[in-house]
Amino acid sequence: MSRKVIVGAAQLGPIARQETRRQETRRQAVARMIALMRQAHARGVQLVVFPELALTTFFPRWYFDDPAELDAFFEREMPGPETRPLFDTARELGIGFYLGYAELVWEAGQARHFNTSILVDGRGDIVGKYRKVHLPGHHEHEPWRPFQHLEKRYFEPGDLGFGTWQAFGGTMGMALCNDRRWPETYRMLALQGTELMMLGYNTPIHYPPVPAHDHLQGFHNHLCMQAGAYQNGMWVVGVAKAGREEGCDLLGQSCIIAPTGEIVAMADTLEDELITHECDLDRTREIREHIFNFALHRRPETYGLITQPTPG
Ligand code: CDV
Repeated sequence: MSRKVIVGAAQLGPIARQETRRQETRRQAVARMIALMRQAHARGVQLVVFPELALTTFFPRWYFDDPAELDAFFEREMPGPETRPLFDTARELGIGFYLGYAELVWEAGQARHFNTSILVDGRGDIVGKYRKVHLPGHHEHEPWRPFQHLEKRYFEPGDLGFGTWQAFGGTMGMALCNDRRWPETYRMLALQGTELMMLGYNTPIHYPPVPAHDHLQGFHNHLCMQAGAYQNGMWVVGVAKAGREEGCDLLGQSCIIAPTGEIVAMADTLEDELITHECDLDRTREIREHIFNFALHRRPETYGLITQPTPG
């Protein structure tokens, strides 16, 4: 049986904030994503990967002291009225998707907020959910910054761990943005057999704490994903929200990376753009049965510190 899956990385250009017309913003974002799904279907794609927080502008760049204003960026149900067309289109076209969004759930009378992604199959059913583990940025309003990065304030760390799902003929894994910089993310997924990892991101080019690294954003983006793919023998699909969004430049460079670490497709714009590749899931074996054969070569008895709390 063929273990080839045609994957589309569906980069999005900027999404405006449009404070007074938020429903409209979501509808526009969904319409853009559906256009990319139709384009993907015409190219034979079976699985489309969208960015992190794909339904709205990247709102952690602002400080909100009004909880209602903040919560307006979150989804209380999935699908909800504005997102249902994505699921209907998946069913109509028979193609699946990965979607990043801000999730608000009520548990025991408490509102909980997560930076979440879901995997939806070609029947339009949610088959997997992931909540971002590595939240970057800061907790408090820091007016010295040209823009905020308040993920630590607005989201709880993901409580679902790194899961895998049997879908699209293989073992699928999910992660979100900053997770890609951490080798533990890939290894946790690879140890569970992930063959293809999907990851959406929003990465400002300007990094206020260390602006001397701004020119390295593109390098670091590919460096960590290519290393993660190779050292774990898995396909990695990294998808940006790109371009100048509300005055903030976001990195593009969405790409599909083979288990050898090679970039096999890459976006060349900062706009809505679809790139595709036929990913042969059996190519994971070239790495996992040889240079990174975990059963033969790992030495977990020497890795204990990795799971200890970080020394002060
Ligand atoms: N959305 C993100 O997680 N962004 C971070 C930035 C802030 C460094 C990233 O790792 O790309």
